[in-house]
Amino acid sequence: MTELPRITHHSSVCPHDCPSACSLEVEVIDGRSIGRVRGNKRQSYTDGVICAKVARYSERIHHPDRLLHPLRRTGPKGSGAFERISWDEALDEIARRFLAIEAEHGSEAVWPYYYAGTMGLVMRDGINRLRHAKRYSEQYSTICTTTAWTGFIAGTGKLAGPDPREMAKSDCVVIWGTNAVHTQVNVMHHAIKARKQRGAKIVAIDIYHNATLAQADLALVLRPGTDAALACAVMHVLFRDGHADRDYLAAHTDAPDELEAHLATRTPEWAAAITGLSVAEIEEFATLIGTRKKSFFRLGYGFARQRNGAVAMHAALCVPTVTGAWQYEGGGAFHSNSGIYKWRKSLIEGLDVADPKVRRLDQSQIGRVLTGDAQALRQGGAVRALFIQNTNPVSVAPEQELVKQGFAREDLFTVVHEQFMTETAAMADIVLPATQFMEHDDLYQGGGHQHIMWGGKLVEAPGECRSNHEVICALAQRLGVDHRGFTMTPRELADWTLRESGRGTLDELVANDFLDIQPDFRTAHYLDGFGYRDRKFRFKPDWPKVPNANAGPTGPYEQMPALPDQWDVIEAADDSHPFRLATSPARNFLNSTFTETPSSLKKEGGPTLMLHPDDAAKLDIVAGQEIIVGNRRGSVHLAAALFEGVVRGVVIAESIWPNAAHRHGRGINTITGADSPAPFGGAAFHDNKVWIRKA
Ligand SMILES: Nc1nc2c(c(=O)[nH]1)N[C@H]1C(S)=C(S)[C@@H](COP(=O)(O)OP(=O)(O)OC[C@H]3O[C@@H](n4cnc5c(=O)[nH]c(N)nc54)[C@H](O)[C@@H]3O)O[C@H]1N2
Ligand SMILES: Nc1nc2c(c(=O)[nH]1)N[C@H]1C(S)=C(S)[C@@H](COP(=O)(O)OP(=O)(O)OC[C@H]3O[C@@H](n4cnc5c(=O)[nH]c(N)nc54)[C@H](O)[C@@H]3O)O[C@H]1N2
Ligand code: SF4
Ligand SMILES: [Mo]
Repeated sequence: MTELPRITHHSSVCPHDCPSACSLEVEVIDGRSIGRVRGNKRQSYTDGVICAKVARYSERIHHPDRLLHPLRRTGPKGSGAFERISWDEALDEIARRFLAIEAEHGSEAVWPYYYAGTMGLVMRDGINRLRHAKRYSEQYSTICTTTAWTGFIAGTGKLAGPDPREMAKSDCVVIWGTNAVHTQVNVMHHAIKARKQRGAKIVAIDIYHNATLAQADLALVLRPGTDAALACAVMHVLFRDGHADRDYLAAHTDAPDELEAHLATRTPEWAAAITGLSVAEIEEFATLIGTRKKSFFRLGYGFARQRNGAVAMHAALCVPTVTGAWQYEGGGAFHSNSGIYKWRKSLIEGLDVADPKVRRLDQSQIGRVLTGDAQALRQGGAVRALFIQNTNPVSVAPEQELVKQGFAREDLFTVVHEQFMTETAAMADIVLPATQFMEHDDLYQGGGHQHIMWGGKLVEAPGECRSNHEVICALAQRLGVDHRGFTMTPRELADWTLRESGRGTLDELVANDFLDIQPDFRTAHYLDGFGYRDRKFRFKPDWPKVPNANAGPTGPYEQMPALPDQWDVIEAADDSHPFRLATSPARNFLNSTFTETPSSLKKEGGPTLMLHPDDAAKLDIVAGQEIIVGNRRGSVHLAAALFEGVVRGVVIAESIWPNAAHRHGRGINTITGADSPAPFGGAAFHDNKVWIRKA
């Protein structure tokens, strides 16, 4: 007689790099394996809803290709030839090499490199404790949030906003520059609630007719990099038609009269010529938000991945400020709540031993750094060792030709701690197998909401996988560094961090699974003032001084417009590059994660380039045909996908496929750039001028 499997239910947190940071309910079968994963109904932002790719997580955690043992390279770099070694051999070799490189070239020759493969605070950020304790080169993390956060903070002085659950209480939800259906499904869930329960309108603004626009009442498709023009024209109409809240503006903003005067020439006709929208569309949008005071602007990352992205984000943020929407429940603007947590991270990150004199290398410029670009190296010596956790730069970083050349250097010692043999791990000298989130303990926070959450270990890891924390501590010991954080368990670190940050204890958090830290209404809506000392919203930010953590101003920051305006620093199309390319997110991948799971691969099919049928006809290209898209950085082969939903002159490659999924092993980041957008850097992944031809 066969026994029925014993299924138990446990709570957890999705660790992936996603603003939703969903609270999960996980089935554990016989204490060993993962069954279904569902959204937690008790947590009111997740509200029982998660994306399909994480609902099928058993595919990823029990994947036959997981790394199970430490490996040492035996063939040439990138050949794929590795031998199995023990953990002791691996750790001893890493420590020996790091110490030798440090002795010969100084500690800054070692560069710990990481990102947000897991968003758990202990497992993600612990690498910085080792960095600081050893005075290894710092990382300036620019690949994702820099332009967007800077643009938002430029206006508010703070990275926070109204309770995102208020979307459900709004009369008009504006989803701007985020493909929420793909990237953060909960936004749609709350917006659709507002439509069902109170007849709210949903406006979505993007550069192609994506899955989110398909669900909108008003879908605005504009030319890439022209959002500030739209915002200016909308504000022009709001002032013109008496929808500006002048009392609010006088009390809460810095320069409303200057703004109004400046906008006099920013008419809908002016913006129509820039954005490609019709005057009627711009007027309709402006009237909608002018007459619905409870308008909730959900501002995404995507439209800030342009070289004028910080200016565009700030301009969009100014719109609900002109109507005074911040004053109402269901009104205002939200981008991220990362500013509300105020963690004390000195034990996790070793901030007490950080030396501000150590050089900071730009994460997005890893290709330039590894190929010896003097400016990228901050005029210092070469990077001779990399220690990588939680990221896959040999797929996701811009200027891939340089990235690949750098990783191929025989004099570079590369260690990659990973769950799978990613394209980055394949270039390593030593590969270490990593746990997945249900195999270790960690503390999480929501970016798109306001919960602190606990995700405890639910099952044993396969093979010899070790967590990031275990690996960092084991290395610290061999490298002879001393810091209290290396002697603590993840639970102890979480407990200390919670207590010191005034968020109770770990036991309390574990008992409740999550803690809702939503600030009170007046604070969240900035009714007692914005984050600047004079409490005023900035229509005229002092860009180089915007209070976002930064490495000093960069890019053409002196030329930034003083007031919201269209700023022409994007890679505009020209005669030899007639198209503008954006690398928008694929629904079934998360950056390069899930490019290993069978169901995601099946649903995505293969790398394609969406282009308008008329553009295709002009180039004599038919659907499915292999085409080449390129610019001065290189070229990429993809299959043509004809789609009426892109405007002429714009092409979209939903990403990020591995380089190896493309002919010649050159993926989409071959043609994206790593130059620094103003004012504090970033990565303009959706801002590329390209040519297209038949293969
Ligand atoms: N399925 C899936 N989910 C993800 C990810 C993924 O890759 N796939 N990535 C995760 C990560 S790391 C992040 S940071 C978030 C990001 O999530 P989002 O905030 O959604 O940002 P992006 O994914 O960069 O792009 C969103 C949209 O911006 C559009 N866009 C590009 N340029 C412009 C422009 O000039 N103007 C306007 N209005 N729109 C523009 C793109 O076409 C795209 O539809 O999503 C996370 N979630
Ligand atoms: N063309 C183009 N490129 C882009 C973007 C784009 O829109 N277009 N988006 C950019 C953005 S917004 C971002 S954030 C970056 C993200 O790029 P990455 O940070 O590289 O994100 P992922 O591709 O998801 O890779 C994360 C890796 O971490 C590993 N990992 C997960 N958990 C753990 C763990 O606990 N321990 C260890 N050791 N490893 C773990 C996963 O297996 C995975 O390989 O990509 C950027 N690149
Ligand atoms: S929506 Fe984002 S946070 Fe939620 S389960 Fe999917 S990837 Fe994870
Ligand atoms: Mo990101």
